[in-house]
Amino acid sequence: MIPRRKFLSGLAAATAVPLLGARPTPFGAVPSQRQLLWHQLETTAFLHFTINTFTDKEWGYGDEDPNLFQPAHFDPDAIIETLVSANMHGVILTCKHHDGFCLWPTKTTERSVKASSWRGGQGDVVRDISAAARRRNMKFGVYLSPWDRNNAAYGTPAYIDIYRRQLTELLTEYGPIFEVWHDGANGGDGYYGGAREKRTIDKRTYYDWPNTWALVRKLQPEAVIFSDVGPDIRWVGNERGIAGDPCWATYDPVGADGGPASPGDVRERESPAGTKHGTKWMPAECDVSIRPGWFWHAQETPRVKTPKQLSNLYYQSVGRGANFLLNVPPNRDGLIDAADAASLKTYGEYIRKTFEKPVAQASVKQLAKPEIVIDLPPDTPFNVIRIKEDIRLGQRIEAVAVETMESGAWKPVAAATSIGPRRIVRLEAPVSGLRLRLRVTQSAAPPIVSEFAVFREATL
Ligand code: FUL
Repeated sequence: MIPRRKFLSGLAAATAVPLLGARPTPFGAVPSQRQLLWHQLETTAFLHFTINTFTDKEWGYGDEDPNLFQPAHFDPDAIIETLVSANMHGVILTCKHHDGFCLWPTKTTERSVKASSWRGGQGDVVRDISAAARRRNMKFGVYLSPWDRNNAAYGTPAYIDIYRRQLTELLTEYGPIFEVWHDGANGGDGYYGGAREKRTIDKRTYYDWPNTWALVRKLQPEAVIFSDVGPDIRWVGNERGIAGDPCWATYDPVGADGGPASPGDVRERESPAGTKHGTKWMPAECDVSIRPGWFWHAQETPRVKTPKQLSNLYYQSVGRGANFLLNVPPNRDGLIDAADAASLKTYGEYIRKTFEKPVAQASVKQLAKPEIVIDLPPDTPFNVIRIKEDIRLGQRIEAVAVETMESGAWKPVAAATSIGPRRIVRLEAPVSGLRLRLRVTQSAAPPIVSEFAVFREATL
């Protein structure tokens, strides 16, 4: 029988893990500084808001009257407060969706907030949301649709210049930007300055992405760039908010036909899992809407995702090492609907309560070894396990097993493959024991665990 060790009452058990000496060399692809900061955000918000909000459409054709944009009670601080309640640490606004309406007074087109009588044509949603976010220490990012169904020049080289000028305005006039989001939905029918026709572009060459991304790097070197194929952050390959299991932070995307990949042209069935030991650090972002559609529609209010559904998505995205990008679309008043806000608040409280204090944790200072044993406090069952690798040295671990010991024998509790920035495993039922053990059963280089902790899930 193994004796129980003494615990300080009220404190989680923390067992120091021995250091292994010299710092090991990195293995494979490693994250850049901007990617490391992005990993820390875990959950961010998407705001889909434009003329579609007022026309009940998901994709505006590009011929809608800009004066339809009338969010009479628009309150950016109230929107941001709701996002804060759900533990979101960044917000990405659809500054321009496919219909071409710009939420800021751009110099590149007449089709913007300037052309609406809202606030006498002086409104600027980008300014207001970015400022409100900054006031609450939340990072701000931009979505600028490459496809523009309004612009007469779409399909010609002149439009690429317009797109870059729009990006330049967004990246120079609204403070620090943490993420630039490039959508892969490209080309098709539209208004195009009155032509009303179908315009097809070559996804691989038309946008000349390398030069646009160089512009982003020049103007906002700290910003991560998102697309189906990175270069910094990859689309997870579905719009359900669910990462693969495994979900590797490395990825070598290939095009749908097996050739080079580009935004809108990727073998998306490979995106959820990524590439084990791939050559590029390109973690997955899981985008999904709290409602069936990306934009607000009155009839969808009864179908707002419940706190339970949101928490399941958290485990399926953040819990697999990806980030969770949850869309919360403002309504026609320019506010987050009460139903969405209530669900977000309850979900946020659940996450905070679950993770605020571990039942037990290993205090890993620098290096771990393939096995970590920690003592468990008596009679304190847990049902959530969180493991992190020190990703600054690459994604090294390939498989782990977690076991508990009650009376002399180790009993399996959970197993997982990819770890990377984090892996959270929720057990079917709470377990307890005297000791808890993490064994790295397979790794490509000596494993470096930066966290091993267990929690008791809050009630929901
Ligand atoms: C898609 C778009 O077509 C949707 O409208 C939405 O913006 C989603 C996030 O990306 O490709």
